[in-house]
Amino acid sequence: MKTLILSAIILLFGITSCNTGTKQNSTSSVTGNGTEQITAKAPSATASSTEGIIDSYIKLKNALTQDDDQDAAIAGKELIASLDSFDKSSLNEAQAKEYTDIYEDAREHAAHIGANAGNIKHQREHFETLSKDVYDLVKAVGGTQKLYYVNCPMYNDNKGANWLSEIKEIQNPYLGKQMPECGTVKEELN
Ligand SMILES: [Cu+2]
Repeated sequence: MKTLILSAIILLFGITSCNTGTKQNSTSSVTGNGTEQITAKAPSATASSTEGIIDSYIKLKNALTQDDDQDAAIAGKELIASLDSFDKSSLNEAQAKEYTDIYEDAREHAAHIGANAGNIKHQREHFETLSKDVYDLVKAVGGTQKLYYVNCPMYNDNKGANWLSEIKEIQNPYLGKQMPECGTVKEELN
């Protein structure tokens, strides 16, 4: 019986493979060359626009286009700070409700991306749903710059995936340098 319980526990830990754990709250990380770097710099004040969130998201997207898991992790942590510092007080009731719905989910995905330097495949899995969250946020609350909603039909065994881009030119964050130009603009957001 004891061994049964023990193996059940081991199995449970095995299933919890998404690694965020204690690492997600760390504000610094050691980079490849051994230098200490401040990664999650919290914006100094609360923000009433989505600009900070979009900036962090774009930084993350651009890191993934370059297959750069380290910069993606840094941007993921920065996105958490941007989400946390967003000030909901200027939103109307419907927007505030939408923001609350998006916030928890987006924060979770950003945390997994931040904690998974070294596993860009997993970062991209989280980036897919995160992109939907940021899209919904821009739709509900509004953005501060022109954005393009782009579809890659090939990602995830041709299931496809979307992302937001600040440029019209296609630079694919899912396939990276392997296939940078795969994708079509589906929608322009102002
Ligand atoms: Cu994960």
